[in-house]
Amino acid sequence: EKAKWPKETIELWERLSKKEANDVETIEKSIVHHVTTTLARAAYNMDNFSAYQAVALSTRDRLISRWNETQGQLSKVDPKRVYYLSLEFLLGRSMDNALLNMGLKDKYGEGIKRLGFNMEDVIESEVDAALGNGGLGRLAACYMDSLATLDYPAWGYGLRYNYGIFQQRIVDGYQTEYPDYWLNFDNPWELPRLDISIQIAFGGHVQTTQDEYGVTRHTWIPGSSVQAIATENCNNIRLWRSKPTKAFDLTSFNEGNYEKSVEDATNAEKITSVLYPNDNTMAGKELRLKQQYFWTAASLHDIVRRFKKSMREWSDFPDQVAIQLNDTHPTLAIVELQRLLVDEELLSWDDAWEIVTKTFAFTNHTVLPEAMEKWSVPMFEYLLPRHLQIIFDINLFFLQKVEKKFPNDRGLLNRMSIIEEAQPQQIRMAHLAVVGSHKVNGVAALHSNLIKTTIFKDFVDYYGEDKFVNKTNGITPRRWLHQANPQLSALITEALGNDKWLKNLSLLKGLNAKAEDAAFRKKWMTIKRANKVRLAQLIKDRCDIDVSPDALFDIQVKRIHEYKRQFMNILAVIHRYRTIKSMTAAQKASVQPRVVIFGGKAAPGYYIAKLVIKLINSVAAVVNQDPAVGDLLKVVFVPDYNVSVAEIIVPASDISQHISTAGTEASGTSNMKFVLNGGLIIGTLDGANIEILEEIGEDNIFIFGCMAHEVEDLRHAQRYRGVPMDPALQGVISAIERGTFEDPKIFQPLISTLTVGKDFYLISADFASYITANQQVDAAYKNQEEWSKKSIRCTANMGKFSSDRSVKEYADEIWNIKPYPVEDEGHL
Ligand code: 475
Repeated sequence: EKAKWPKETIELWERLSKKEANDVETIEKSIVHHVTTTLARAAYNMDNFSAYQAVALSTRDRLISRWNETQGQLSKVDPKRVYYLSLEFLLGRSMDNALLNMGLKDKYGEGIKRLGFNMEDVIESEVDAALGNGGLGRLAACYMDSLATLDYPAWGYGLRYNYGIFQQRIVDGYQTEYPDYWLNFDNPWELPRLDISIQIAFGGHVQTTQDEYGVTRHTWIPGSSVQAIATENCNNIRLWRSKPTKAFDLTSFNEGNYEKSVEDATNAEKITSVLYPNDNTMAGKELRLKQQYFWTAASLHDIVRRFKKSMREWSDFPDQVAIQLNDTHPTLAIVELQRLLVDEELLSWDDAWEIVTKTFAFTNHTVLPEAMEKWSVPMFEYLLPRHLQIIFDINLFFLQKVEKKFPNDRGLLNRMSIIEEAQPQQIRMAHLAVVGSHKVNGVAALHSNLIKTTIFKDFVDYYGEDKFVNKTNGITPRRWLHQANPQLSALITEALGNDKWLKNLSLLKGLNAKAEDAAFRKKWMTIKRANKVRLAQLIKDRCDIDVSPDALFDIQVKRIHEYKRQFMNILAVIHRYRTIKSMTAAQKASVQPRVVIFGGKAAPGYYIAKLVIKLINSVAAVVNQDPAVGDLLKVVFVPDYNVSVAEIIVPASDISQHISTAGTEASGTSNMKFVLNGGLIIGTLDGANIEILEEIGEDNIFIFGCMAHEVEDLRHAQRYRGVPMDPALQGVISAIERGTFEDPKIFQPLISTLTVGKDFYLISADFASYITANQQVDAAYKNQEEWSKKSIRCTANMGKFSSDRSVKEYADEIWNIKPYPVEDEGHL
């Protein structure tokens, strides 16, 4: 239509849509403009929060301009796109990151200062977008950052929960959960797209008919529907929220059943109400299945709509569309696409299935059996009757091919079936995801190999090795170094002569030479100390505990889980405490002072994990006020660990703990964040720790414990040969049982998990080597010059773990997509 406009009209648009200038005065004007108009406030009654809102709105204006330009240019090229389907995006705050990415943080800082505010306080006013549990959700956020930075045509699809991960408070040492109603105020980082609204159906039945050619056709006649409304976020993430299809169901209303019609409306809105707070476990709730279908159906509809605009053949679909499944949560998208193609677009089953399997790829994030998604067939049938038929057909055709390749092996068919023959039958979502995808990947080298020999072994035998690949996780250096550790970022840029390392992290290698430079080492360690001071202040504010920034800061922050072994850490702390108590004053003089810091949430229904939190707090209460210990040992549990707390904690570690039982932590990503910030790690040979060791060298990491291939034998030996408990551990357990830390009855269920024959996570087997490794840490830390060299070498050799590298590998080897750099045309 634009082509029909008179020249003057086009010129007027062009002139008026010139981008705003980036000088401080213009920035101030735009802030004040938003205060007085959008927020309708006067300067004199403004607080930090409204200053934040105004700065955010002004920042958003600029982001939207750039974003529009990108989308406009992209839609002309119409390249192949990737769609990243994730039930979780753990974004944290946006403003600081947006300002840094646009290179405008200093100018905004200056502007806001002249207007009477302090940038740090304004930044602190933003609430976290916490739509995720832990590693999987934060990985999705890092990948979106890298996809945008590298100019890949990509969209993320997820759910806009009203309640993110719960807020954690500690009451009497116990975790208590509070709702995270993060949308209390308008969220400036999202744009409602009320024009994008999709009907999502549930329930009902399937009608089977013969068409004019005698072909059997299936039509799903749904029993109810809800609406999906899109919100867009400046990071190319589209989040769906549910709304009732009609405000009032007319039938119920006319029957005089007003209450029922309102109830139905409430039920529709429930779908996107809350994020399920489980990490590495499966809840099996009906509402969760509803969430999964609602989200995958809405996303696919959107993807198909965009594809149809280009008027291509269906067979071109996989050349235009790649869909990445972040764990099995979006696996229903496979079934939904098959249904659309067969039932609605009338393609043949085989043609449709070829398109489907070329489109999807699947990432597995865990091998823990309790995390494997399974849905009961009766429940599934009630919600999605047509999808169930399609799953049974997919399974039938698949098992027929398996039978052909490996005849007469019923055990094999049972093991590989998408349907588990239990009472009632269960749908194994991981099997469905493997069968419906062209590539399956794990998230670190060890993990990708493990899944090939354990949960997907039969599938490797059937499909061959090529379908199963590794994509080692990564983290974005923009947030996890540049934003979280501005002083270190500045020092690195100074040392390397430019900031190109931010988009090419391997350039950090240039810091290796600097490890030999004493003056540089001093600057490096001064920054580490400043970051420790910043964390000490947070600990004072949140826990009212005084810690010395000169002590060794030892940190373990992550979701609380038995496999991650926070329990082993606190048991070793008790051992340390007992050792110090038994010392003479002369002996104490040579003890390395340590502050042991914990943080992390336990799933609300995970009783043992919650007891671990209680034990940590009980130990802290005794240790921290024991005059015989003083500053030699402090124990801290930082409440409500989240992304913005992590941004303070990560730069402040001397050592951090990544101590999962070998073979259980698929990758880990906080290990990468700590090392990138010059923190050393103590860890097991698990997940990405192994690759970190390969990159930074064995002199710069403290490794202990058994290896993944030894785990089964150790468990067996413990169960059947009565291996006695480690004596040091025995001493620690006795101390707890004697009531050294509150009423020992409280901790009995926790201690029971260690009783010989039951210690599934092998705490006893690894305990002695863990204590030794911790002693090596103390000894190494005494030599600060050598330690600072290690610290610098850690950062210098972490280039591999940029999420830019991960995303490039996915793009080249799985998605087959290319970047499209967008030219700055200087227009809105
Ligand atoms: C791994 N979450 C980390 C990280 O790859 C890894 C599973 C089922 C239901 C709900 N949540 C989940 C996970 O499995 C998960 O977060 N896995 C984590 O993914 C990114 O670094 O080792 O535990």
